[in-house]
Amino acid sequence: MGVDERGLLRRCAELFEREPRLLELDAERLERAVFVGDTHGDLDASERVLERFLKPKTALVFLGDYVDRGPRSRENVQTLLKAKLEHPDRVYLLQGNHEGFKAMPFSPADFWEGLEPELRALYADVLAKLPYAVALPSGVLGLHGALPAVDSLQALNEIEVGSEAWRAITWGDWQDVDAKFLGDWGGRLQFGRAHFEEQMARFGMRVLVRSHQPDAPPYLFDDRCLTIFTSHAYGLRDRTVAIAPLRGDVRTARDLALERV
Ligand SMILES: [Mn+2]
Repeated sequence: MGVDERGLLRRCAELFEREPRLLELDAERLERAVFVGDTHGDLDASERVLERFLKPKTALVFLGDYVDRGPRSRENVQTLLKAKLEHPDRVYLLQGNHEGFKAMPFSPADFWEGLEPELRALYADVLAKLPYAVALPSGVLGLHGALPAVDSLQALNEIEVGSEAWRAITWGDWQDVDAKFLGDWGGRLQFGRAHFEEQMARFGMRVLVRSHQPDAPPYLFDDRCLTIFTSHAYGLRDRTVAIAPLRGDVRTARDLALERV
């Protein structure tokens, strides 16, 4: 690709060290946030999103899972890291389970398994530094999977990579049941409505936008939990982004605009 890959990773590592795990976006500076679901090696999806939505007053929030599954993982993650370096105050890259390979390796993992060991370790170190969540003043929270059982939104800043709370964020699924917790299904923690409502109340948030679970119903829990997916890696499903305002109150995820890319 003609890029200094190691240099790119080192500069990104320094940048991510300065970002908190919870990014609280400022309505004085930004008007809207565009949430992007898993891109999973779909470079075309990321390029379209950057071309269409990288604009003044707009935050681009990528919800994790940049690598594996799709054919162009390495170019996809490099493109996103370069965009982050060029526009650090408008591009936000959150951590998905596929970026948490260092703490919780999994298989198949074509991107990770295809790297030589030294470069694999470097990518693993850098991507484990990615933040976990974005919160908007309008009451919208974005993260990869499910909600951690911590006491407050600010407590997300203290969550350690590899911990149970980290696993909820990066590996957590939602099921449309009234229960709180259904167990660990092959490494994926399963949560229900009671956990969703309890944690959203603790966090003072109305709407969750997340990705990770392509077969989940798009709207769950009285339309307060929206699942989007922005990759052709699993076939020709729509690639969707969700657009949220930073000002005003967002009541449900139906208040967010969906667009195809
Ligand atoms: Mn995922």
